[in-house]
Amino acid sequence: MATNRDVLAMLSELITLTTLEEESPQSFKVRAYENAKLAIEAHGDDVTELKVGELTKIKGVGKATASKIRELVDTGSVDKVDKLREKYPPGFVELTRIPGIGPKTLKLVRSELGVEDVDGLRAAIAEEKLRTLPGLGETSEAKIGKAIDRLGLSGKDRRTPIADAMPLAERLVADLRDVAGVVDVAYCGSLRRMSETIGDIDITVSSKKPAKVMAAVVAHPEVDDLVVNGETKTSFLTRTGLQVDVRVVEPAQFGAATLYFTGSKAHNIALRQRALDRNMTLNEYGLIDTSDETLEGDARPVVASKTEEEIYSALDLAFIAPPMREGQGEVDAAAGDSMPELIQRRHIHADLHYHTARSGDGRSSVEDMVKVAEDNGYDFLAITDHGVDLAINGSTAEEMLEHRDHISRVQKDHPNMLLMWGCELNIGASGGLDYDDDFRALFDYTVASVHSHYDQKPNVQTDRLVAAISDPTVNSIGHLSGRYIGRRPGIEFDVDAVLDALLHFDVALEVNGALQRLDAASDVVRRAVDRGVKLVINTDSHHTSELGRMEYGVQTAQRGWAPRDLVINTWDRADFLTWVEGRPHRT
Ligand code: DGT
Ligand code: CA
Ligand code: CA
Ligand code: ZN
Repeated sequence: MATNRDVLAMLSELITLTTLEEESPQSFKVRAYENAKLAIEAHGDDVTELKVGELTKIKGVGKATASKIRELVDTGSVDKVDKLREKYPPGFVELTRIPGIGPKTLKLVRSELGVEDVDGLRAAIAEEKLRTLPGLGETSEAKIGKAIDRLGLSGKDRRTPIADAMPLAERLVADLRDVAGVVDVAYCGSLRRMSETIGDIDITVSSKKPAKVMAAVVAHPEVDDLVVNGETKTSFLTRTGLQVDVRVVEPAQFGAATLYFTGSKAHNIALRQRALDRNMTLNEYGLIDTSDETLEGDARPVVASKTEEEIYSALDLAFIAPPMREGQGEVDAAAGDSMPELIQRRHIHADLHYHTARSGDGRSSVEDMVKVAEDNGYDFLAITDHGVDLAINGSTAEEMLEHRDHISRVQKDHPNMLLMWGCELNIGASGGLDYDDDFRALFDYTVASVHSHYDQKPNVQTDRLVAAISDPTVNSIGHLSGRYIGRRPGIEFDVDAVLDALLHFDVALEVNGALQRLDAASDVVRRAVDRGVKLVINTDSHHTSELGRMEYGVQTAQRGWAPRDLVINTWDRADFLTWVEGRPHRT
């Protein structure tokens, strides 16, 4: 049975494939599918029950798209998608991830050079053939080659960006929860640890009826090819070649199994050593007492196995959040009293990087964005639409002043919330910011971020960031590197120098929860935490459907060992305002 999630996945695929077919992301058809996707996201309610005529009543959904949605719901597949899939197999589609090579060039590369996938493109570059195509030269050939290397797109060690793996894992978990006899389901492995890229997806299911679970997995629409088809384990490949391992365990052993399959390997080894030191063994079935050597196998007492919490506790450890389980000293920290109060989702009650339709790329009204924020439990909000320098997405000073009035009007309807009129300033090539100094100083709060000039030398980028950080109108730095994981490497800079500047000027470092970004990266967060740099975890939402990113941001901060008290959007509103007003430009 298709769900909204399936419909959106189908439209996403249609957008990618049609971009290739029409040789442009701006083509009429691509725009139509994009609009339909946004409309269905915004619609929120189940669309799978709707007839074509009812679907087209949703603003943004045209007749052609509506029929495709019906076709998916009624037959489980869409003819047009199947045809395009045949023409553009996954290996070819993967080429679209390489920056600097658009659909027109891809078509040429295919017809002129016979390139069908990333390895083929790499070979063409090695043979210096790419430079012979119209519109390309030696420089772009070298750039594309470098991008392939940096993205790790080639060879058997290729990994999938978390933004591609997570929606699939969440969908599988949701579908498996609905299978009869299933008690619990969790994705484990590197995904649960919030690694930026994923080798394969590991899912653990708790049920006394493994055959039912395995049958449901084998029949799942995401299965393209079965690799293992056992009684308690099924492994399959999706169309894009991503492997998924699903294991079924006894409900009484679910904790031990999720602990084991979450890893990391280094974390498991440290835990097992601690068990051995206490005359116990730890494996995927449980923590077992081995002190009585006359007992063997199942006769030995199980100390804990049902939940991870019980196992950590039986090892005299505080619970260790999955993102911290990397074998980087977390077991020692959990054994002593040195563990800080780790940041949790429930501590967050504000979002401080938040867009509305005032931004060219914002898709929901101020009213709607504020309403979902309040529904989400927030009590303050910085509305940070783009500054004027971000070309089509930015707003002039005049527009920003009108926007301020608009926000004040909306404020009246939300007496329990504080709405701040903010701005996402654009950090120019050498660190310059939007508007003039006096105008910038009017904003209640600002986040400054990099949106261009990714290829400058590291020393230039460092100076650029430090210039922005030292500006008295800047309260925080957004998505520090500007990377898109697996697609665009971020800017390179001297991390220590930038963190020192953040500390010195008392500017907060953002942990951006968008899965494509997760920026600052967790290793940078950990270095910031060691220094005492303040943090802010944001969704950077451009639509009412994006608030769930906060959870990913929190988990990334946990991966960087962030304590609650360094994260400014956990603070009381009064403490937060005191900090903001303490900036030099407010005096
Ligand atoms: P990935 O898939 O490469 O992104 O990384 P993981 O961490 O998900 O690794 P994976 O899928 O090979 O295995 C999942 C977890 O299972 C891993 O984090 C720890 C556990 N595990 C797998 N193989 C071993 C092993 O040989 N020894 C131990 N101690 N644990 C293992
Ligand atoms: Ca894995
Ligand atoms: Ca695995
Ligand atoms: Zn933004």
